[in-house]
Amino acid sequence: MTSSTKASLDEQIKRLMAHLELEHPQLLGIVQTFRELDTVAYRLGLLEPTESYATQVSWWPLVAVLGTFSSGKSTFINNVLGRRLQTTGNQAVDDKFTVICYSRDSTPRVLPGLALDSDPRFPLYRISNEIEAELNGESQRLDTYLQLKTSDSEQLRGQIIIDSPGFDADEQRTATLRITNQIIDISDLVLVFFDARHPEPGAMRDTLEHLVAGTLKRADFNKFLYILNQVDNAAREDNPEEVFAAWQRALAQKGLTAGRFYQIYDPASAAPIENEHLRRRFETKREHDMNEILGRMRQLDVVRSYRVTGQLERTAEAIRELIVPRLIAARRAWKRRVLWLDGLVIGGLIALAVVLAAINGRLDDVGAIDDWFRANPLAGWLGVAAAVVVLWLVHRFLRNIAARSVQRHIESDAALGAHAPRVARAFKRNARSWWPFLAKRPVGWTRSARKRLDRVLSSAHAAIQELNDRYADPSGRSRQPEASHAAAATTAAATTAAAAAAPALSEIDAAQAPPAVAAEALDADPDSRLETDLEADVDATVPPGRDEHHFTVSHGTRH
Ligand SMILES: Nc1nc2c(ncn2[C@@H]2O[C@H](COP(=O)(O)OP(=O)(O)OP(=O)(O)O)[C@@H](O)[C@H]2O)c(=O)[nH]1
Ligand SMILES: [Mg+2]
Repeated sequence: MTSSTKASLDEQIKRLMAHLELEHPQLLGIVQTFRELDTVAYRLGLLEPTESYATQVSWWPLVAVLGTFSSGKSTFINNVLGRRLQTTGNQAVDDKFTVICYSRDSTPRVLPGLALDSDPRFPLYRISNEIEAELNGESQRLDTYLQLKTSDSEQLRGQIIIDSPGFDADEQRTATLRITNQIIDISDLVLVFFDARHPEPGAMRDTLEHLVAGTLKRADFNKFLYILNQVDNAAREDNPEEVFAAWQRALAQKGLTAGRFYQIYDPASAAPIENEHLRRRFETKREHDMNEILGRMRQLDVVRSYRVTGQLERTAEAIRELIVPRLIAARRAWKRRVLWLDGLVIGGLIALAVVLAAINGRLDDVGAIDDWFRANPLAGWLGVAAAVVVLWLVHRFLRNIAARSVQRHIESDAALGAHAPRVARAFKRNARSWWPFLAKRPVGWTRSARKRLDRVLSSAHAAIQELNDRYADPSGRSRQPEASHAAAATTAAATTAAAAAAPALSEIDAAQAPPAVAAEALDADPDSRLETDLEADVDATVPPGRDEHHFTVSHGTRH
């Protein structure tokens, strides 16, 4: 992700910090530490001066709301925000993705997709590059696919919500599918909406294929919540439970038998439910499931802090533990190759000269060179200088050949993962620069760079410690955070170290925490009417065709 100039990078960082100051000032220090890390990376040649690790982080927790046409995605978002921000209606309303983010300004603003594409504060930053790679020229029409809206809803502070067009893969052009995939990849939570008016597979074929079957094997599968919306319509059915059961069967046919299933509706849009008992059941269930969904959304702020800090720590560790050792090894391999090539080529040239002299019977004339040298010292020394220059040029040429082969090795080194192109670039700088050929250390790996990296790592550790103290509080000394936050962070903290190997896991574990906490909190409360629901819910996986679900049973999350 190269910004065009150093000045524009500085401008982006400034805007990032200004927005963070408003939204989550605790993370400002992390931006500065990222910039320290950048300095180390510039010296090593891992980053260009126009790049920054800070702009490669997704700074905002992202909630994606995807699903079938008219399933109530926009209505749900309006409810969450407490604002009529998104247009809703029974025809297909949204034809583009809307990225909704917080602004203090009480007048909501709509900005074109290009605003999103050029601003690192937003999650779809530089998406046009991705789309361009996929479709020639399509990125010119980015505004057809994306827009940005701002809202002053407090619920938005600390997160970004993306509303999407109804999902229908057949209808969707490649770019829309591509954006959907990218949104899924970068989201911290994905709400997949279905319409209880059409819970059968035919009506939601593409959604099932892409947003259900396509998600099962993902490492971050736990970030998907499956929501059957508009269930108030089921109240009119003779057998309301059958609506939910039909939906679950459709999901199960795609392989989704365990997961997080919710059933909700928008009371304002719902037709009144006459039967008192039925109404209460619907309301209780809705309230419970809404609370779980909203609880998951609230958790993201904590998860985000761990994710960003974890990424800083992982990048710094990767430089120290992986990249620098790899550069040292690459230099060693390169030097070995060059010396071999030097020996072979220069030795070969000398041998060739000797053989030619022998063939021409001039081998005995070698002694005469000495006499000639004494007689013509100036020409002699010029000849020596010319020979040295030629040998040096041959050596440079061989250095370049050896460097290219080492560079190719680095580029295909799976152990380096996503770092490979940068390491290859840093190595290139080693091979090109005037840094002593025989030196062991890579270019830029100076004592001050090492010290700086140590500082970055200790700042990252301290930041994680601070998060633990704030949210996890293992010693139980401070009691400020809410129970759910605390528990989420405990799990997140415990998994942050492990996240170095599998980053998605920390999110999964952290994300798993809230429902468990909610359940424990409820278990502890003898008056809780939901207690039995949750107990019944422990393993609510549905084999296809089995109708053992009751409308009052939560299909939540304790696995
Ligand atoms: N009965 C009932 N109607 C609802 C509910 N939620 C939304 N609606 C109505 O369903 C229609 C579609 O809602 P939207 O929020 O526009 O749906 P959407 O998923 O954003 O639709 P697209 O953007 O077109 O894909 C609107 O007329 C809403 O008023 C609900 O829970 N119950
Ligand atoms: Mg909509």
